[in-house]
Amino acid sequence: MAGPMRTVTMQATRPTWAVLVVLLLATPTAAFAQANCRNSAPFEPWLADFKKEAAAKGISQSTIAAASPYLVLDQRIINIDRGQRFFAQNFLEISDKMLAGGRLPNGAAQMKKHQAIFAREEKDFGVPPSVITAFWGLESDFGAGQGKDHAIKSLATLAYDCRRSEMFRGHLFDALRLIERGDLRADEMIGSWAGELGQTQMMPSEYMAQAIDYDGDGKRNLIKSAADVIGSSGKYLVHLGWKRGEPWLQEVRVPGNLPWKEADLSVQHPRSTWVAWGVTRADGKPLPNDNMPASVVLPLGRFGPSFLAYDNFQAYLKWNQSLNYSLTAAYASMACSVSRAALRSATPRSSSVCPPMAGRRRSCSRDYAPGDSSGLAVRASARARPAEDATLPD
Ligand SMILES: [Ca+2]
Repeated sequence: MAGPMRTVTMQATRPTWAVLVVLLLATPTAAFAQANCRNSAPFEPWLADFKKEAAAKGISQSTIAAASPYLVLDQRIINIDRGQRFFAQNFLEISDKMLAGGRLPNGAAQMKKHQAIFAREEKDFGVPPSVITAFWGLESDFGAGQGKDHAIKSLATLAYDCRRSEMFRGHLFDALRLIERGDLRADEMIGSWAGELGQTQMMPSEYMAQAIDYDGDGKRNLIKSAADVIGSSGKYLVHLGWKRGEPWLQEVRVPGNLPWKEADLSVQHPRSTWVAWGVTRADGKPLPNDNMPASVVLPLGRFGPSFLAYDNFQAYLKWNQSLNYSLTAAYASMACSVSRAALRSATPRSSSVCPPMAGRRRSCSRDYAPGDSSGLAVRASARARPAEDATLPD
């Protein structure tokens, strides 16, 4: 697969994490097999054929003309795409980088600033504000870093390139449809090098299918409109399977004699079974003894942090297939704000600082509150999970 996940300079350079999903889902084996394919035909006839097909699909000549300045080949994009290398990083390394740069306090400020829109979104779609805020912060620092490449150029290049041409051809048609529909102007479609657009870095086909106009101007502008971003994210998460009113992730404490083979994302048990096996909340208090299905996830093995992942956690994994990305996003949305020092410390402390949601519950998480973060202490792991997450330089 090809995930342009960034390495160390993430805070500064903006990771476009969502690219990882798209590329991961695009049959990694096939992608690897195609990695060294050669483009035999020149770009110009390919482009002429593409424009002909776009017209046949009902895209107007004026839209094609508006996109034309950007329908160019950029060898740099191909070089980035083919030059990707992966560096294994564990959950804490990744989450440290992802949550650096003031993303958590900035998230609290965004939730306050857009409180009315979030309230409407939660009523319409049932996705808690903190869940959307975490994605929004991780994907673009709330719009500050949406990428620097023209999406049409990137998509045209990657659609021409033999490696994953069919997938990117589909996204390129949808990028033109976004222009056709009036959502975006061709000249404003600046995004990631892989063609992701907007403050939540959606690929054009997901944008075309899922985005909604939430500020009432008739356009779905995920580049400029915070309201459109919030409403569209809620709708998209419901599309990914989000269930209203249900938890997503909860930090827990597991006993030393847990049946370890059960601790896997692919294994679900009713919460009462985990309770019977001695799993408690991170603060040692009892979990609800009920039928809610959940998996125990140990991203660093049995001596690292422990989580109960609920059905809603699957929506995170659909947003980005990387387990470490998903755990970090889910943890951030659960904790609202957490001292990073607490993640590194074995000393129990109250690290959860929920953003003020005037007139609303002070606790941002209900019975699945994160409690203290002592369970996130880093310790040597006897059962470290192989790091399947990787990062990549911009
Ligand atoms: Ca709008």
